[in-house]
Amino acid sequence: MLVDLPTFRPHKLSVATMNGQTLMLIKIHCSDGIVGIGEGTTIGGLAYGGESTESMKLAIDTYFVPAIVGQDPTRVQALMARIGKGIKENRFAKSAVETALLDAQGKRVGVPVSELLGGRLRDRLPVAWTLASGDTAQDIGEAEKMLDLRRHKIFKLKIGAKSVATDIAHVAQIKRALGERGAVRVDVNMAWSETEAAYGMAALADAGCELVEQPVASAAALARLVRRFPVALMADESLRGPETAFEIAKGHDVDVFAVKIAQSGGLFNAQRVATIADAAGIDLYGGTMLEGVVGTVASAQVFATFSRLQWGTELFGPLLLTEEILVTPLDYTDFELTVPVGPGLGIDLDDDRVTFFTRGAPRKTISVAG
Ligand code: MUC
Ligand code: MG
Repeated sequence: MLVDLPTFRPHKLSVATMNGQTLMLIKIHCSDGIVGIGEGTTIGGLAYGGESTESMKLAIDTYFVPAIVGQDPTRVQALMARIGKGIKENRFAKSAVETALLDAQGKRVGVPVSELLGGRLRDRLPVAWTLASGDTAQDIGEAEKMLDLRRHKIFKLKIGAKSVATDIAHVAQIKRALGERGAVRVDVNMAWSETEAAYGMAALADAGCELVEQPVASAAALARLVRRFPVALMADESLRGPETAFEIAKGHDVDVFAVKIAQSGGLFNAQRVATIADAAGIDLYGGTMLEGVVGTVASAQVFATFSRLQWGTELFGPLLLTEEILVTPLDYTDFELTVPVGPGLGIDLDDDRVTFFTRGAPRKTISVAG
């Protein structure tokens, strides 16, 4: 299903402006009656990477389904290996399918997905909020509201669409307004040249920014920038699974990895990326592709198993959407998200609401948040 949901305000990144989010949701129906759910989501159609929600659906309908039908769903790793043999790349679609298989298996054996992945070390995860309205005063107001609600005290600012000088002034103004009450980080989404990044990182450090995410596109340029400035450097787009993680970790080319289940190609691979980081002494951060509830909880189940999670997570995707599609909403309180404890992902979709927002599905009346 392609499920189109509105966002409560436009979300502006250097690569795209999002006025809504499309979730590619899947259900795997097993012959023992168990149904597993999974999600693949991305940002700005094809603006972020090589897979769109539409291409994920096409790949799943055309290639994944024949590889899955008739196979044993209780052997999740074996089934994913079979899929991997016949289907190259398509990391986001693989993550969605693996999520659904693990949800089904967790429901089958009565444990949360985190326990299928070796066992959780924590039940609550710190959650950052992204300020990306495109307007400094509006961003400050939004941050103040999040602090008042005790929902977020770590703020990631999306920059890179404007000039470096304008962006630095924007970051400095927000950090000045928040002071010690809020941590400020930035995500440039690869928009800077290496020269801009060298100037920008020095200025961001002066402004009180604590972390710079993927300022440049190339991993080689990240390696030349790391530890030259008193601000941590994080890889995001450069991480595309365990192999790229290993290449970056070999030279300790960044300080932090933003681990994402979709970018990694699934939940098991996200754990492998984290293990590589750990072994190299690289810090960990739980990233998001701005997934809705299903992908967010799948990510949370994985991040709960990481031995270290020094920079917390940014699992705020569902909070950007105006519509609830769960029977019981997720618990975001005291700056953290509670990792569900029920079997599988531990969540129940409100199927009527999902159908209402599904592209091309006949609509019947439901109550929509106003
Ligand atoms: C990214 O590039 O990290 C995460 C938060 C957000 O606003 O966008 C994403 C993707
Ligand atoms: Mg990023």
